[in-house]
Amino acid sequence: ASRKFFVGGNWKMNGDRESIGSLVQVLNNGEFNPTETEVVVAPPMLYVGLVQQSLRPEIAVSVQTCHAAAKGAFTGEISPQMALDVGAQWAIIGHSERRNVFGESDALIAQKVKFALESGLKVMFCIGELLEQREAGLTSEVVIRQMEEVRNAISLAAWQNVVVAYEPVWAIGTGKTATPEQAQEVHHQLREWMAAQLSAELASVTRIIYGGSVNANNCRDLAKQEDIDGFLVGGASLKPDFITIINAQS
Ligand code: G2H
Repeated sequence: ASRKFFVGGNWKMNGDRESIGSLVQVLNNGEFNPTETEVVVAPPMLYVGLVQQSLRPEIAVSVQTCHAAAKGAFTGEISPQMALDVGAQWAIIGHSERRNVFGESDALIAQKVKFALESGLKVMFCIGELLEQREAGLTSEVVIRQMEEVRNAISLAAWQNVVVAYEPVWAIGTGKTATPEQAQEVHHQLREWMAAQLSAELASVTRIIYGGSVNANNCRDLAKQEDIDGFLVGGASLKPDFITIINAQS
């Protein structure tokens, strides 16, 4: 496929100035080909500006969430405008921890995706089913419903700034990865949905990345799948293993 491989590192709520400084060193010294792979890291909010200033320019910086308004009385939140102001180019929106720990609904997430895109951020939009939904055979229904909310909220043109991250919730931080075949099946269904509901062009160019316990050992087999265009990496993005994952396709 002609889609550029994409690897995101989601640091979640981890690190301090010292460990983040070391991690930036690892990233700055790591070998990869930026023309083949797009790399983005999402530090905890308080460190976004610091990381952006010390990180090599071939790696972009992301926030882990942002609110659907530019400013105002939203205690604890940050806006896409603030993210852009400190040098972030991306936002992760709809991560399962935002959905399931912080109670963000499909509708709120769609509003956040819309506002972030309109503000000029690019978006890693996360979707995925819970274990009981997979066991009940509802995986496609769940991920398609999550996609539909965003389709209804944003313009077709805006999709060019979206990367879709499929993260089965049962595989997140659990050490249980989806098998390459399980992930490929869902990625393929998502691409077919895009072809039918967006356009053939968007279906062929939009990156669909996989997340959920991706590590240096399982990344190569996953990367071989036709419809897996990269990864969103949590735990392993805090370690030198992240460099191996960035190079999973080469
Ligand atoms: C899924 C992933 C990154 P981990 O949440 O978004 O985390 O790789 O630790 O499962």
